[in-house]
Amino acid sequence: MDANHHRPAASDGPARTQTGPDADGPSRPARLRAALASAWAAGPPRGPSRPEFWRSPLRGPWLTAVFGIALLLGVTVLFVTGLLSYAAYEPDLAAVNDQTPGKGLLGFYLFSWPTSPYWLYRVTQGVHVTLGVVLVPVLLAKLWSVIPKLFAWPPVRSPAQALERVSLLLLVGGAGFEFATGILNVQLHYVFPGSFYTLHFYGAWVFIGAFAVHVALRLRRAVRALRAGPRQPAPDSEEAAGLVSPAPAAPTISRRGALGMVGLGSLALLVVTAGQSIGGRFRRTAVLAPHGQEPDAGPNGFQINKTAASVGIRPSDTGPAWRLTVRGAGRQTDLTYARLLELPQNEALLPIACVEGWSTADQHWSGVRLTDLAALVGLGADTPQVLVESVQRGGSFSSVVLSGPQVRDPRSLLAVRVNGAVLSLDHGHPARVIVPGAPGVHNTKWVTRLTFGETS
Ligand SMILES: Nc1nc2c(c(=O)[nH]1)N[C@H]1C(S)=C(S)[C@@H](COP(=O)(O)O)O[C@H]1N2
Ligand SMILES: [Mo]
Repeated sequence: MDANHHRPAASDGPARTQTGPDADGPSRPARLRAALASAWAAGPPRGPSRPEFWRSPLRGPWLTAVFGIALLLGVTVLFVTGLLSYAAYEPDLAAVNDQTPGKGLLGFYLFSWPTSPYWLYRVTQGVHVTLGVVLVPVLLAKLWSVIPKLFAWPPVRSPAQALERVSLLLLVGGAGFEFATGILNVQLHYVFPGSFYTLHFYGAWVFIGAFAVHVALRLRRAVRALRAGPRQPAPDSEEAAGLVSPAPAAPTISRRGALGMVGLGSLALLVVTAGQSIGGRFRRTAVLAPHGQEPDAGPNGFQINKTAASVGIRPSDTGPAWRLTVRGAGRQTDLTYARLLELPQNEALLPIACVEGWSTADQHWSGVRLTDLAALVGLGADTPQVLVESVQRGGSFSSVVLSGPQVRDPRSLLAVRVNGAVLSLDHGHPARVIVPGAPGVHNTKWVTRLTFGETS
């Protein structure tokens, strides 16, 4: 642009000496406008900015609208289940639960996560992760269907349109970021510069903001295009919205065929993903899920999140020297493993459901009720929340605070056995928490201290 600006145009008349900026002749803005006008009048440069560059006969408002409406529904469910997952972590309960202490107003909707139904998180997070994976082909197809608009000429027509293009940058960037971080986390591939939770949470708000703007600007057009049906409008018509090629190549597939292929892609992903949230023998159908951490059959033969070795649990931490310290109401008591086993043992049939999308089928846990442990230090009917600490040194999931309602649920146990056998070291021997309805991360393993009434 600068080069244009300084190049004397033919109409400038005899060359003149410039004594200073805009010493004479038209003002700088006027010349800039003239230069831009002549550049735009010359039309788009060769390449993707020319409408005839895009030859697919499939692109058009109907196909884009179908993908767009599918994404509108899907992303809405992803957003809601994502917010639910965030609430399930109970970040407001205690600093140790909070992965995003700077959230401010973005935590406005938080509520106390219930313990019933006991499979609640298994469903909300299974839907979140499975749907996210299943929507990938739809997202890619939608981006493909509108790609000519990325190169639209002129790039900017008005300040309002410039603003809209910036919002599209946030929309496409935000979608890419949320899908990428989500899928990397599901694959247990932690390559993030920082915590997954922080990135995925703030990214979601940026994405959903841009998404809302986009829906507000485009929903009516999309509905109109759906109503009009798959017949292509004229390329330069208003309804074509710049999506229809003026020089289409011969079709190799119909628009419905293309839709079908995207649908089949999503269906295939569903089939190879959903099994990890259903758990049990369906886990084998989840061929895309990471399978590195499943012990063989047997009572302890279900998925492990972190092995004892991977988080540095030493034999001495869980051996004969292990104690369970229970504190609260100004009292404290220390239990050996043998003493813990002498307390009344209760049972609960509960799954483990991880934020990463995998769940186990219901497992048969047995151990001591959290309320019975609170009673050891004299806490009665209205047992307060509890800070659970493990022998694990460091790591953001080595301790957690469980809410009063979670503690008071009779199914909430400090488990010592599963499916009839002593807990394996990798599942949290000597003792671990198991709470109905909660994310797996709240089921702390290798527990050594319970402090009732404490927040951090
Ligand atoms: N001390 C400790 N407890 C922990 C974890 C951990 O890393 N350290 N991981 C949690 C997470 S994220 C999950 S999903 C469950 C998994 O339990 P499992 O490995 O027995 O299946 O344990 C939870 N308890
Ligand atoms: Mo987890």
